[in-house]
Amino acid sequence: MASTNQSPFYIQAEKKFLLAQNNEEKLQYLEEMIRECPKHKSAEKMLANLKTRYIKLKEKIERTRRVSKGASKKGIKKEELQVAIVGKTLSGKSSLLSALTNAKPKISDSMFATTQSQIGMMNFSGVNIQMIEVPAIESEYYDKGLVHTADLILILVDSIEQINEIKKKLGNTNNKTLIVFNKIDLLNTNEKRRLEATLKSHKLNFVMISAKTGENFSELKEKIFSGFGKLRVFTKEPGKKKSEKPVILESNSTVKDVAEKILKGFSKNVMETRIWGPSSKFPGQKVGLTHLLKDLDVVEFKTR
Ligand SMILES: Nc1nc2c(ncn2[C@@H]2O[C@H](COP(=O)(O)OP(=O)(O)OP(=O)(O)O)[C@@H](O)[C@H]2O)c(=O)[nH]1
Ligand SMILES: [Mg+2]
Repeated sequence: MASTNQSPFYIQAEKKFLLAQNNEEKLQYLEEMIRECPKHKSAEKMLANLKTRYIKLKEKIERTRRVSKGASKKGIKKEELQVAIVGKTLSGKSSLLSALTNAKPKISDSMFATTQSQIGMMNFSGVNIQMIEVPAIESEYYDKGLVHTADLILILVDSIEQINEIKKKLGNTNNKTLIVFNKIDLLNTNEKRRLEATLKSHKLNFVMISAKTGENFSELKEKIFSGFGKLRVFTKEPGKKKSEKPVILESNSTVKDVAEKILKGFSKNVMETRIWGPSSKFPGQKVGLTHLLKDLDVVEFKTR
């Protein structure tokens, strides 16, 4: 570019371009450079080059804009097991997310503190469960799309009335749900007993917790996992210990499904399968590929 005689204005613009902090600024100075670029014949190539750079940069900026806009909506990478925490403001969504996962959302006693979905990871017996706090259901930031793709919706409430209110707002969904009644540290033994009786009488799948004290968290985690309706199956090779992390499978899975998943399509290489755990008649029972599995089974494959 130096070969063409440039005006001081052009040189100035180019300097600013080179010092620009971000793409938006670069674009602005590139535009200035185009304006200041000499329009005579010998500079034609250079002008064309500047214009190409301008268009490319503009496209790049628009691309990243689209991506980051999407990220706040549905750009959250969905893990195998995903839970959405849904509830009214101040029900304790951030408190729960923060107590169960590595996330550090803002916990506050002023309303609508969470305006963007917050993500955390919870490990439960070797299974990673992605948990998402969705902004309060009655707020403009509530993200319906995110909720409807979750494997399980935690309906977090601190009063009985909120249950139907939230269910109504959720509308008809195919999602599995679990009612989580929070703040039971504020109730005495009698009040807890009455609350439990009421929830039972409505035949709800529920758990009563305190996000503050951690009361009943182990029951909560169990219910979250069973809420997915999935199986954890450990695998092993003959003479070795079982895998540390289980394979996650749909509830009606067979030995063949595990084999396909871990052998990546090479289940035909399985010569013999033995099974330990809930679905076996006795430890080490030999089974065929159509054998139906149960949660926490251990499957051993002898392959060729
Ligand atoms: N006593 C008690 N207070 C709780 C419990 N969980 C949350 N809180 C309190 O309730 C208030 C709201 O908690 P958050 O976790 O910020 O509620 P949120 O649902 O995330 O609220 P928004 O994001 O603003 O919609 C805070 O003052 C918390 O300390 C609980 O189990 N027991
Ligand atoms: Mg919050």
